[in-house]
Amino acid sequence: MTFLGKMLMFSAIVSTATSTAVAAQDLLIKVQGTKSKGVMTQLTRLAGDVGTKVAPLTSRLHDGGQWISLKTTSKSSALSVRALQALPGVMVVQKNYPIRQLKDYRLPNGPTRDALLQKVNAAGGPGNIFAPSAKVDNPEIPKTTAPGFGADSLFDNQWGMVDNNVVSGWKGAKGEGVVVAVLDSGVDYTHEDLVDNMWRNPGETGVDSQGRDMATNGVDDDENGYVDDVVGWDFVTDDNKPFDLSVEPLELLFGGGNPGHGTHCAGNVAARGDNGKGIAGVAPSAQIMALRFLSEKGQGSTEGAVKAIAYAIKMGVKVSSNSWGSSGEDPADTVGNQALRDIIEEARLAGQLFVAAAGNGDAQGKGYDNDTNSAPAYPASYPHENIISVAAIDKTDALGTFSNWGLTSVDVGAPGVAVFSTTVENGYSDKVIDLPEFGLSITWDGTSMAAPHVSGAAALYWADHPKATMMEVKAAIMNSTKPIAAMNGKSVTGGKLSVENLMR
Ligand SMILES: [Ca+2]
Ligand SMILES: [Ca+2]
Ligand SMILES: [Ca+2]
Repeated sequence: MTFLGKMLMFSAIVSTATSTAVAAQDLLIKVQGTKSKGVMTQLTRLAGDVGTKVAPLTSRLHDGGQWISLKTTSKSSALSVRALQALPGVMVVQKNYPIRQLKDYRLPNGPTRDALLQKVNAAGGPGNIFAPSAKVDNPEIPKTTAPGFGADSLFDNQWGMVDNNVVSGWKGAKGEGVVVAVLDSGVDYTHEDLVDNMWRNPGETGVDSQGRDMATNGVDDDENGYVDDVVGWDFVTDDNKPFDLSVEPLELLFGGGNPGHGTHCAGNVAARGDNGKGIAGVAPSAQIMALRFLSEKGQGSTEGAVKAIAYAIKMGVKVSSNSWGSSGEDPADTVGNQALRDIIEEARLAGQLFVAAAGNGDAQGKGYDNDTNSAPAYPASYPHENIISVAAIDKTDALGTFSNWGLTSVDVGAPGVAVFSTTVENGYSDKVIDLPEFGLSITWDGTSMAAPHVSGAAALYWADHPKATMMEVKAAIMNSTKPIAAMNGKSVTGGKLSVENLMR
């Protein structure tokens, strides 16, 4: 198809989609220069619905960047991409493609599921079985306390830690001073085993000139564009509380998503070690920055992902942990998701290691056991050299039945089946859904669970080798894997993460 043909197809998609959900129709536009106001004014004028305008129609995704978002209005949705592209100063026009959480559990099929649904429906639906959720969203951010000391009594449940002999890697630094951004559904920053390892923005800590607590004074003290961003930011609801709102298991079954996902991921990166509580992450003294850009239903957008990655870059983060899947690279998608590719390139230039789950199935999340060399799954399959793509293996060194693989597109395997970690509200579990009364027990299985092990390993190594470059850290992880048959011919290294070898 000619380029013009592709463009026409794209404009047809945009102009006929006026009656569906709003967010996915918003456009992302790359403009020349990082300060030019002219083109934004022009776009606003073209897109403006006079009288209904409540929020800015255009906004820059991040300071110093060239991407802006154009909100959908009845006027702008009638604009063709070609017309927008023809505007002076406009370089690229693309859709604000959806981002989704990876689905890291499998519901039973056939009789079990039917019987469950019957039982639930007979009782009048999930609402009659569980009391309405009393969970509190966005609790206040607790101050750091002096962490206690003592064994992490649930550590032996973390088979991946035992398998990696992570304890042997804790002779020197344990991740001190290294910040890992967890880009996900948020993190329960009140969790007893995470609270003391949450990143604390030094620019929003202490007291201001008027003696007020900078964490809560309503002032953007470090002038990074975010007010009171103490532990990270919530790019879904645009506030300083990136809390991982959980829901009841049955709501999960009927409503989709996997809430608690970010908290589960964070625990294996850096749950506090030797504090007399719970578990320990691979880097038990590293810091977790919570960047929430996926809702409790597991949905997000490219705009949110770009903002979250840009935030991590701005704040100097060395490692980001990315257990999510993006869209926008189908052949019909013309320019593709260039906004996402651009920001991952920015991360590379900034020396940020971008650890990515290889994915459970293809780019659309359909099917398991996918060769991502022929059917790429993004962002893991992007060619940027700062990406480490992680497949999931189980206790027996077999590849997870769901896990993507790829001789050149997947780098390493890591523990990702029946993974034990922190869960929302001071919990610890290897189960997403645990309903013994329905005979239903579903474990956390996913490349989402595998990636945080590698993120933690990177933090552990980096703390011990503070002068190492991003590429040196990546090479150290890649060159220290343990060969296993399941990854042979299915990954670049042919092996699984070995923290023991890495830290030897
Ligand atoms: Ca700030
Ligand atoms: Ca403040
Ligand atoms: Ca602990």
